Amino acid sequence: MAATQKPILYSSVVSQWANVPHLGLVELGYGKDEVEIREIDLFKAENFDPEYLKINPNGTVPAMIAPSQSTPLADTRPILQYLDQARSSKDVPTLTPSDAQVKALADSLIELVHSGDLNTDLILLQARNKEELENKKKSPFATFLSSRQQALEAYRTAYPDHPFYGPKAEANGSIHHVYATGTNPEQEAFFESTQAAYRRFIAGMETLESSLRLPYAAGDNVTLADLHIVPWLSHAQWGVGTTDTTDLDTLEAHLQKTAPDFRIGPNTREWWRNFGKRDSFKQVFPTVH
Ligand SMILES: N[C@@H](CCC(=O)N[C@@H](CS)C(=O)NCC(=O)O)C(=O)O
Repeated sequence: MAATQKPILYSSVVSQWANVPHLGLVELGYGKDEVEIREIDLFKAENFDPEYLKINPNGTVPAMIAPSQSTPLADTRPILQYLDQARSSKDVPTLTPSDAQVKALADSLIELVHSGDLNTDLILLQARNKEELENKKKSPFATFLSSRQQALEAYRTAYPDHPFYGPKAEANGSIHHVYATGTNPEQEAFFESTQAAYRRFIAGMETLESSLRLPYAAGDNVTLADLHIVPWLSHAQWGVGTTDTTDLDTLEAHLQKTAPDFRIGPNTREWWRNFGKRDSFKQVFPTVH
C-alpha cells in the first residue's frame, strides 16, 4: 500500500458508523487538518465501486488508510482504536480503559450495539405491516434500495467472478423485491420476520439498560464504548423520524408497537443526557442523524 502522510478516513454523511471516528476525532483532540476525510456517497453506491472494495472489501464505511498500518482498516472498531492509540496530544486521556473489568464491560457494550440484533437497518428498511411498508415505499429508503440494486446488478454483470457482488445483490435484492413486487404471502412473511427482529432489538435495548454504568457507558470516564453507542442510538432515533437530539420518546413509542410495555429505561436516558452535554456530541450531532 502506498505510504500516506496522514490518515484518510472514508466516511459518509448518512452513515451511522462513520460517526464513531468523527466523535473520536473531537474527543481525542485531533486538528481539522490532521485527518483527510473522503466522502463516499452511499446513495450513489460508491461503496460498491471495485476501487473502494480494494480499500474495504466489505463495501462499508467507515474505512481508513493510516500511516504505520500495512493494510486499510475496514471496520469502526480498529479505526477508533487506531485514532485512540495515535492521538496527537498525550494531554488528552485515552478512551481505552486501563482497568480490565471496565475494559471488558466497554468491549461487551461495543459488541452489543454492533450485533445483528441491534442493527438499525431494521428500523430504516423493514416493515411490520402494510401501512409501514407503504410509508417506506414512499421514503428515500426505497430509492436507496433500488439504486443500490441497480448498481449491484451492473457490477455483477461487469465482474461476474468478483466474490462480492453476487451475494450482496442477493441480500439487497430480497428486501428490494418486497418493496417492488412482493406478493401478499411474501409480504406477510416479511412482516412476521420483522416483528421477530423488533423483539430481538427490544431485548438488546434492555441488555443495554441493565449493563450501562453511569455517568458514562462504562462508568466515570468516557470510553470507546460511548463513541460506538451514541451513533447507533442517534441513528435509531433518526430512523423513526425525529431530529431532536433530546427526543427518545418517539423511538420508545415506535418500539411499543411491538411490545406495549417496553420503556427506554432511566439508565439509558441519563447516559444519553450526560453524553449530550459533551462538545463532541454537539459538534457531530447538531441533530440526530
Ligand atoms: N461492522 C462495520 C459496519 C459498517 C457498516 O455497516 N456501515 C454502513 C453504514 S453505517 C454501510 O456502509 N452500509 C453500506 C452497505 O452495507 O452497503 C463497522 O463497524 O465498520
